[in-house]
Amino acid sequence: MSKSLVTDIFEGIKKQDRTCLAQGISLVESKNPEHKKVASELISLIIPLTGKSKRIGISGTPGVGKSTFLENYGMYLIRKGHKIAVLAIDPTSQKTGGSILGDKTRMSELSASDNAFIRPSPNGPTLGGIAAKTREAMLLCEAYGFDYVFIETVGVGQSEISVSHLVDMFILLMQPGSGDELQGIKRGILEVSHLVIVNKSDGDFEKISEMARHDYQRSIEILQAQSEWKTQVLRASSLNKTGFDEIYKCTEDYFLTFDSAIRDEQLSFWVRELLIEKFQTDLTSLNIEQSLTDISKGKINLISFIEETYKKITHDKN
Ligand SMILES: Nc1nc2c(ncn2[C@@H]2O[C@H](COP(=O)(O)OP(=O)(O)OP(=O)(O)O)[C@@H](O)[C@H]2O)c(=O)[nH]1
Ligand SMILES: [Mg+2]
Repeated sequence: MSKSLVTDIFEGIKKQDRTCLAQGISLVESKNPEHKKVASELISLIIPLTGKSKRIGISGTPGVGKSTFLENYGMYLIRKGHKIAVLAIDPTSQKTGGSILGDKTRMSELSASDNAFIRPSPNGPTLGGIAAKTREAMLLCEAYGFDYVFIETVGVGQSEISVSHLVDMFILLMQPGSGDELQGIKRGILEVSHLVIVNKSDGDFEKISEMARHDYQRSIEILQAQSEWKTQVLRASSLNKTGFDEIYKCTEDYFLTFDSAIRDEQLSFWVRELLIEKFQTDLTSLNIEQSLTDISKGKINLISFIEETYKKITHDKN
């Protein structure tokens, strides 16, 4: 049964059937062992169809305007003939519970478009887990044919760093006069950013946003002095729909000089994560309890026990 399910979803994704894409992502996100098996088969099938989209991370503190920006910039890209997918990671939504509904309403025009797909991600037990599942969801979107995949993540520090292993380009949204000044933002995030956008550059914020843009630009130049890509700081407003042409040009320029070694690193990171996951599953099912007394009494040497158990796990698989 699972064989035909995999084939059906795979064929459906190739034919751009959105229900199949959503079903595929649900399988990838599922914690059910049977679903996990089907999901791995599906991922193996779709890998040859992936690699053609621009993978972009969007981050910034809560309320900086990420979803609203994606709604407006997303529609701008669609008008240029692109197809875009948005995957939203929210490690905090388990507590608040409201963000999924919020994202759907904040991206109402995009949600209704045939050329867009929006998917809030589930909350895994760890950020690492979220990153692995998001990567697989991203690959499914690529196989479907979206040429831009955006990953929206709330600015809590650790999530950006794990998302930066998934994407080609990392965009940071900042808001002047809101505590987003440099000392408030972790340096690590600025260091991995390829484009910084001073957002909500409208109304009362307009004047200070140009000053902020200038300050951020200077700081970035110091922080990223060694980097080959010159990160720009641009201004944008979703309210006035301004700044999008410059952002589009910057993105195009970035991908012209894009170093494909980044994709190799991402693949390596992912394969390692899958290996760790596999080892962890094997470890959980391993019975070591009966040896514990002997270990504590010194009858079994700890190092030898670890070595032998490791060999047993790895050899059992061959
Ligand atoms: N003036 C102005 N307000 C904006 C702009 N973009 C977003 N907002 C407002 O800022 C608030 C937060 O916007 P969101 O798009 O939900 O922000 P977010 O970063 O996605 O928030 P989280 O997902 O909760 O982290 C909303 O009330 C928006 O209407 C903008 O360009 N200008
Ligand atoms: Mg949001």
